[in-house]
Amino acid sequence: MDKETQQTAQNVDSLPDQGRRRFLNTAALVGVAGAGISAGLLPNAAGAATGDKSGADFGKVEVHPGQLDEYYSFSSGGHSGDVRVYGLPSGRQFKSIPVFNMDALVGWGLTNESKAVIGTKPDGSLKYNCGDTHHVHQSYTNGTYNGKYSFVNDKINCRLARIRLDTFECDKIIELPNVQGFHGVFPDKRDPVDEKINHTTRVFCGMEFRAPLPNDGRDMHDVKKYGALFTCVDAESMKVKWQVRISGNCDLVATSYDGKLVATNQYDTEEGATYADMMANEMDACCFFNVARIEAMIKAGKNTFTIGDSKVPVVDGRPAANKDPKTAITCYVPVPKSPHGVNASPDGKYFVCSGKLSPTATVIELALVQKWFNGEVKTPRDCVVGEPEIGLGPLHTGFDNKGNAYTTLFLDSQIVKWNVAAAIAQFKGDKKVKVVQDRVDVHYQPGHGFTSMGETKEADGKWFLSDNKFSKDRFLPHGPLHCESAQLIDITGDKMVVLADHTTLSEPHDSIIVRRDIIKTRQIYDLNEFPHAIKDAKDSRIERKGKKVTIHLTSAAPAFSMTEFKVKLGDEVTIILTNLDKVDDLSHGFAIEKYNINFVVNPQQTQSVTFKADKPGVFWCYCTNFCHALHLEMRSRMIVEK
Ligand code: K7E
Ligand code: CUA
Repeated sequence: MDKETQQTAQNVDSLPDQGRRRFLNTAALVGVAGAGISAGLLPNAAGAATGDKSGADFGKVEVHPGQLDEYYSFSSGGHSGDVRVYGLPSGRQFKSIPVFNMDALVGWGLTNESKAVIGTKPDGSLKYNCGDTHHVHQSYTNGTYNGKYSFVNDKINCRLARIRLDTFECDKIIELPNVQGFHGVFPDKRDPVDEKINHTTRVFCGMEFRAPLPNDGRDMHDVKKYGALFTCVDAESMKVKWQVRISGNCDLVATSYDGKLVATNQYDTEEGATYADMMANEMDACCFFNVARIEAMIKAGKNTFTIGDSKVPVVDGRPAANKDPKTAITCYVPVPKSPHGVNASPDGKYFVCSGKLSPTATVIELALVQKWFNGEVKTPRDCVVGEPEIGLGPLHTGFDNKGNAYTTLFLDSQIVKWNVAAAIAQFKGDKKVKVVQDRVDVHYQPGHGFTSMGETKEADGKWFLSDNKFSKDRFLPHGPLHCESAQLIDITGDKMVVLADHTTLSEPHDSIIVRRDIIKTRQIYDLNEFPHAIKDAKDSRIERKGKKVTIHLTSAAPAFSMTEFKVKLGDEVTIILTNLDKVDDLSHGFAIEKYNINFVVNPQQTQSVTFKADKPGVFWCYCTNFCHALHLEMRSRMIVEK
């Protein structure tokens, strides 16, 4: 170890307690007193047993061996491009669902089936192999989750993905036209046009980075000419329906419970290109979209246009084109300064925008926005009914079922609990009302925070999960890049209590907490869904058409249906593997030595890979998923003849 390394080396035993505690204030210390490092690891430690004075009941987060969690948490993986699934309250991770990333665990990005979902270049290689997932939401029926789909965005390559929740697999990915920095995403909670349809039919997507429209070499140096688009995608066909050109940018997206309104908060109404420019205005906005009016315009083909090569109809949502509220498709409600996040309250009445650079949260009443669109409210700002000061760096808000909001305070490293009705009373002039109900320290710098079922009308007020951007000293040192932390907070009482530190790999952005009864997964796949499946090992065969060879193969523990197959050097080889096993989780892997092939076939599933036989010799093919006592013997040989 050189001197410099020595100086910065961290060993948990050498960490002076004071050093650790510098990060923590009194409230946090109560939580760790006598508890070693992680409160969540304590065996059934009631507060009294640990000398803990908060009365924290750490037993609440325990899930004993063999017990099941009460909730799923779906969490975006950030720059790893996946979606993660955890159990709560235990914090155990079940799965990383590969979406925009390659993943050899299942062969995502390697199999022909997954490549078709991700999208390929003409040469068959992936069009993109990385992504940045930020916001993950689920499809709704009647204002609550229906367990059908999850939707997640890719900020880097501006794609929207859908995950089917019967198999926990991504089944569609589309790229949004003329978009950069695709950030906010939210499905509608019922159809905005047809009131009889009470489930998700559309997904709304925000564009954060203004860019030349189209981005074909024009307007590159004139930032003022850049523009932003708000995009609507059909949730079933996953085709882009329409776009709205707006002023400013889009950050997060939220949808109303009646389906009629969608909003995006804007931190760059200045339309700047540097952060100093973007921070100039004291007020930015939350931009509302009147979905029914937009769709009527699109249907009538009135005032629609297209951008560049895209065929998607676009309408103009900029203020100059929307001066008359009675025909306007957008309403820009001013909110202070660079707001981050917009969240819908589960009673369906309010959207809350957090100030980020203002210590406030802005409460916007949706009924008033509707009235503005009818010409019954004077100015958009009159739709604001509350604006309490809640702390420094407010970012995202979750809600319980008792009218309280819980906002993450990035700069204060706190969660603040505040009462929405009290905030509204205060805004009307009540000086005595107590808006802020409680504060609790989190560790450290929370980004998203969300409550159990909090983005549905079945918000149950049990848990708040704080996705913290820094874990600093909370876990054993593991190199300069630390894991992050998700802290589970009990919100059933008047006081919030931090009950567990869960680790998360960098960088979860947003999550949702879903009651377990909503998710109904399949146990096995259905062979009939795979056109290339063979249903009997006897049908295994090698087919040749010129230089193209197709190997039809099956697996059934502990053997593949062919112990060897021969191809010729230079062949284009396609291996189609059907797993005939019928027991759930009896999956087999298929890896080929030196050929960079590895994928998994689940019970009654068919997957395929295509590659060039460019090396002569014998290459063992083996099962990579430990499936049987004879798993090691589960092999075949690819013989590549010269
Ligand atoms: Cu949802 Cu980071 Cu993309 Cu806020 S964003 S933290
Ligand atoms: Cu099949 Cu291991």
